[in-house]
Amino acid sequence: MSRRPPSDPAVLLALAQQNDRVALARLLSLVVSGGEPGLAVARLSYRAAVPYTIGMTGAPGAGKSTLTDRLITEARAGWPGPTPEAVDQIAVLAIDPTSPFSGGAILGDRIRMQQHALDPTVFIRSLATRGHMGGLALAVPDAIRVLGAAGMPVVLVETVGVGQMEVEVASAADTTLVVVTPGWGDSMQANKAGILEIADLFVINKADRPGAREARRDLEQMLDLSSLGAWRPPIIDTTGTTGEGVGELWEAIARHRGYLVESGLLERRRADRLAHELRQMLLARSALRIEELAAGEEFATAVKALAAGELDPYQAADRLLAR
Ligand SMILES: Nc1nc2c(ncn2[C@@H]2O[C@H](COP(=O)(O)OP(=O)(O)OP(=O)(O)O)[C@@H](O)[C@H]2O)c(=O)[nH]1
Ligand SMILES: [Mg+2]
Repeated sequence: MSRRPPSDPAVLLALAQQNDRVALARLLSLVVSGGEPGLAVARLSYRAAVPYTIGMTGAPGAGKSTLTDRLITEARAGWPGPTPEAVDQIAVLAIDPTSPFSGGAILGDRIRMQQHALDPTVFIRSLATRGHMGGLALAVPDAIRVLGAAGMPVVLVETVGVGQMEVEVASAADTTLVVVTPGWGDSMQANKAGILEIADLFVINKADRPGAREARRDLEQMLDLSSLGAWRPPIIDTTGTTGEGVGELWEAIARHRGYLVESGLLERRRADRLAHELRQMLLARSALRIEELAAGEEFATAVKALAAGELDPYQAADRLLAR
């Protein structure tokens, strides 16, 4: 930990590709904090193979980190199925949207994923996303690409389910898991439509607790009432603390991956994601331009004209945008 990594992105990437985790961590920090070095990193990594990305979201304390720890073990055994594939490494990104400084939650994650803390084939990193121009929507895909460029075939992204955040993470993942717990239905009435939209798979974690059967019934009912495509999200019971059901969960993830590949949806989803990203980038850049405009003389003049009743706000906006 005492060694200072070099700062040249290309050198860092070459090191990361040789399994240098300090270099990889440095690359991630660069890309997430935006700025010129971050852009250089992003440019270097965007042609790399895209890792298979699994998003995991759910209420605080639902057991996401505990499950992640168990899933890592399953994943390292490889993709099951008709043509099994090895997974020689795996990366985990734990996203903490609420606290910019590594607070209790992240410390907790570290502790709960300790089973793999010393495993050289597992890379675990928490991500604070302040500073990146486009926020999480751009930082997460950038981070995933860096991990791909470093040779990670699979990335697991954990985030607390809080509104827009989980939607953004889902939109960066190939397979999205929504983790609920017994009794979830009472507390999440309002968000049912939202989670239906993003879930490829439902996990009922803490299945050792009473109410798991009711939770399943609720989910099934919700799925029955919604118009689904060819894929009906399966519901998997797990107990993160013992690992029960996590093997089935990994198999279900593999089945979803197979479905996406065979149907051609994987390509389509990834293209949609790039379109989303580009839109976010354009929005972020436009916002910057508008800030510049607002600091300028013409803007001040337009405000005066507005105040004097010489222009209406629409005319003022048209005039400024015509520049
Ligand atoms: N009874 C029971 N407890 C569990 C299970 N899975 C996790 N827990 C416990 O639930 C608590 C929260 O687990 P975490 O894995 O930190 O949950 P999380 O969803 O990552 O939490 P945040 O990242 O803070 O949102 C811990 O005390 C776990 O030991 C389970 O299957 N059964
Ligand atoms: Mg967690």
